[in-house]
Amino acid sequence: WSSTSDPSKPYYITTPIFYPNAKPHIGHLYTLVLGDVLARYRRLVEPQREVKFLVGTDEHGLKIQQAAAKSGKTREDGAVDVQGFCDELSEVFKNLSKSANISYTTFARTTQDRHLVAVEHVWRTLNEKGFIYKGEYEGWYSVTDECFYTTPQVTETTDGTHISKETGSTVEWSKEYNYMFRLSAFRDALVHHYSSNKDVTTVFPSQYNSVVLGMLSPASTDEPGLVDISISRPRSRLTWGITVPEDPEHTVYVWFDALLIYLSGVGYPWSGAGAQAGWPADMQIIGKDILRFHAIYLPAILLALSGPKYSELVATPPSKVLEAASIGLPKRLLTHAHWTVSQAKMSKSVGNVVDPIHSMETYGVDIVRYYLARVGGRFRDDVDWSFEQLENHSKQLQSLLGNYLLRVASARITASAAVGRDQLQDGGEAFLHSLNEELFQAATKLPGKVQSSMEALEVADALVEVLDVLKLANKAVTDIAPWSKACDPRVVYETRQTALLTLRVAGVCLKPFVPETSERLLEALGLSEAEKTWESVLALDGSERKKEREVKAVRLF
Ligand code: ME8
Repeated sequence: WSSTSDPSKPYYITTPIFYPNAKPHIGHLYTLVLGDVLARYRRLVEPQREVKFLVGTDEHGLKIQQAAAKSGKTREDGAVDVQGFCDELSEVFKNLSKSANISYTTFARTTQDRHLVAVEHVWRTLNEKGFIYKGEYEGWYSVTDECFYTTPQVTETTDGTHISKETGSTVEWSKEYNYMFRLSAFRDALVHHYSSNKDVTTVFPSQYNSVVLGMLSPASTDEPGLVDISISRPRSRLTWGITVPEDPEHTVYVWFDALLIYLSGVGYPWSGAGAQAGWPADMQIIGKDILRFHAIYLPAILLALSGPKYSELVATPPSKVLEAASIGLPKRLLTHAHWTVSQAKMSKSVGNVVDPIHSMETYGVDIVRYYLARVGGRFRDDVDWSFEQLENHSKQLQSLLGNYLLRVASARITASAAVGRDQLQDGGEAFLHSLNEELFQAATKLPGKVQSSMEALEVADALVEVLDVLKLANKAVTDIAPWSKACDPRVVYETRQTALLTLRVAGVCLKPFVPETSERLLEALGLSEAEKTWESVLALDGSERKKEREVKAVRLF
């Protein structure tokens, strides 16, 4: 999915655009960090290729309208200042991204003009092609989730309120005249898309690919199957949003509007081919809570936008519907589980949140990034946030990396190594100590392993591989004890050299995860820019030790 794709097309990564209805929590930072790890990794392994990375805020809809009203923020004329409310909170999300070193290239907001242009264009096109119709819609609406649920998806609580079975959020019955999108028309094409034989599943981890296929399957008692969706709300119910083109009595449904940010964020409607702008997205990262919208609604909208018109769709085989679409579907959807607090999902609406800014100020940006990627890098199961666990991971990294550098680069070892080096008449090809040889092999193979894990999106595995090599390195230096008087200076030399090589490799491998720490480490090692590249560490695999002997003086911080 990566190496075979066209290197002249920008590699395009997106995170969800978050609702600025309250301050961000650690769950939002987590998704941003995952996006950033993948963006930095891509720049590292494909330095010639442009990487686009979109983040932003989703500012329309009832949820925002209500939050703004509740905040009491008003304009001079006394009306609720929804835009001002969004401006302030959007800025908070932007500052979070900056504080966490998120290397986004676009911070997109749904209240920007260029987005409005894109949404109107898509609406009109879909309307012209017969995918939009007006109908009476009845259903349970959840403001928290900003979506309708059907009766089987809802349950009544003991106090008589109705809640969504899936998310537990309160729903209200509503019956209104809305514009509908012919989502059901795309069922077979989407089933084909998610079940056709590919080396990798479109939705990763594959368990979520199965969830999507389940959503697309015919009606069961709990799931209605794929039905057409309402894509507008009457203006009387929702004013804060994009007006439906040619019908001022209706406001575009917030999800229909929001999903199009991925296109408008890279300049849609394009004058030429979307590929130049970066479309299709190569990697979209989302939480499992918004899988349906990304795996079903967005692809269906794209197929409607650029494939056969509705009257021709019925007669077109599913594979042809996909082939005919000139705007390609996103290539991969990385779906992650949730962070919980005492096993309950962290959520702005519930209020049980961990403050990301405070966490980073207390423990350091890189430690928080590291913890999120290390513990949350398997995506499959929910993980519980724990400051104690964070501290343990922080101590481990500090010990394996920081203390290790201090141990192998001490003045005593450096002096002894210089003596050893002079004694090595033969060039020192053969290792004197087997642990150094073992470490050399492990360190030089590390970039290849990390690359395999990262290409497979096994982010936590990639980190564990780096840690395993660092553990071996620490064990080697403890066992060899190059600081002891009894240690042969030639072994001291060899130990120091191998240790510094290991740190160089680990430093480069850790760049996507802990950018500042890696940079400081690589700087301390006095490496040239060329020696810090992925290409240069990848090429170490299979190299002879002799070629790697020279390590410059270490500048300790
Ligand atoms: O859904 N653990 O915005 P949102 C992990 N605006 N990740 C979490 C999380 C948790 N406890 N809580 C939130 C929206 N997230 C829409 C998106 S996209 C076109 C529109 C992360 O502010 C996770 O990525 O509710 C989740 O999908 C997203 O925040 C939801 O953010």
